[in-house]
Amino acid sequence: EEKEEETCSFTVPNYACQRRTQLHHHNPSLSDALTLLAENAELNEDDGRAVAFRRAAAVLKALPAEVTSVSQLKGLPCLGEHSLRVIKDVLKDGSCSEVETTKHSQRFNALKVLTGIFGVGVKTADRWIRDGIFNLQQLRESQTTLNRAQQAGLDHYEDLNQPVTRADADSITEIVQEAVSSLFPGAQVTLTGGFRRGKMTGHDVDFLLTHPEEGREEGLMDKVVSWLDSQGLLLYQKTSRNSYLESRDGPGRPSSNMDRFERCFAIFKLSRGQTSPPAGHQWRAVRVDLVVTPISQFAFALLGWTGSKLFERELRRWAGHEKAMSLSSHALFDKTQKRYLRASSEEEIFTHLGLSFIPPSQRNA
Ligand code: DCP
Ligand code: MG
Repeated sequence: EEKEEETCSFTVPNYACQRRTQLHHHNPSLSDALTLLAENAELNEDDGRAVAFRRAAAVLKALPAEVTSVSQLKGLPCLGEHSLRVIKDVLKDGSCSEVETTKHSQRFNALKVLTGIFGVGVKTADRWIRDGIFNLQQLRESQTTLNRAQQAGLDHYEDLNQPVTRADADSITEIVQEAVSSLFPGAQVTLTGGFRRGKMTGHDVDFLLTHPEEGREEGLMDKVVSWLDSQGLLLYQKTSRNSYLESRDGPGRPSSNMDRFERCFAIFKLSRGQTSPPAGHQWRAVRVDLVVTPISQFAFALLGWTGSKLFERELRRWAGHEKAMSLSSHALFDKTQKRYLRASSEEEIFTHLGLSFIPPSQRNA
């Protein structure tokens, strides 16, 4: 048997934070198949399986060329039996039956539609499905009680499930910049999330707000949100205050991945002229997240909010398993030295962690 072309194999470091992952890569059909199974596992609250598929997809995104045979994958990390089976099927037939069956299953589609409503998580969606609600029409007709977020989510469902464009993100950046600099001279606005990684579309627009003088960021969120509201720019907003210092687990040791910054989940009303709404519409709704951080935590917040979600997860796993450190969006704690390590840039945090710096555009794991 000819084995010649199979001798070319790849090597990839174990953790996604040790490697560069560009937005565009050589194996989209393989990573898409694995990502769909990861999504399905998330929708069914099987986190272990979801992370396994996400890691496998991320390894394929990092390869320097297209995979043509599974033998090229020998020795690569994070590729379990299940993922390899999926890859084998896609390489052989162009698709995988498990992926196709999932993609067309009633439960998967219902979970996707229902969790696609802003304010609806997997637990709520699952409960509705058990009550026989599989789509928006059935939800509207069911007289189910919705909270304020879910009602806004349902009202603006179509807009919020339309990708936010780079142009939309730029318009919103301008608005937030204007609000912040007129209300709080010196305060800074930074675009984070997928757009900072160079994505051309996103599901929302994420911002970090800070002030170069520690403490001067206090009161910023309330003022900015009131101003935006007074301008008629907000269709919905919910602000939660900073709960970092008072938290049970204390600074730098959050028990969950959820950070404790002062944060505003908003739905912006973006007018024509500011963006390009669908034909015949004067405006479109866009999800925006605003987060305020003191300057002393800014580098950690920036690293934590730039993503991707898997990249973040891998950074924390690296810190914990390889360095006996605990990383959050607030701080880095060295468990051996029993002290916090300061940083005023992302580069310094990578150095503390013993990692080569990976720029935002290469964090698309
Ligand atoms: N994040 C976090 N803690 C949270 C919420 C988010 O650390 N409580 C991080 C992980 C994400 C980043 O912030 O990488 C932005 O969150 P998004 O869900 O907006 O993710 P993206 O911006 O990467 O994706 P999209 O383009 O879909 O908005
Ligand atoms: Mg985002």
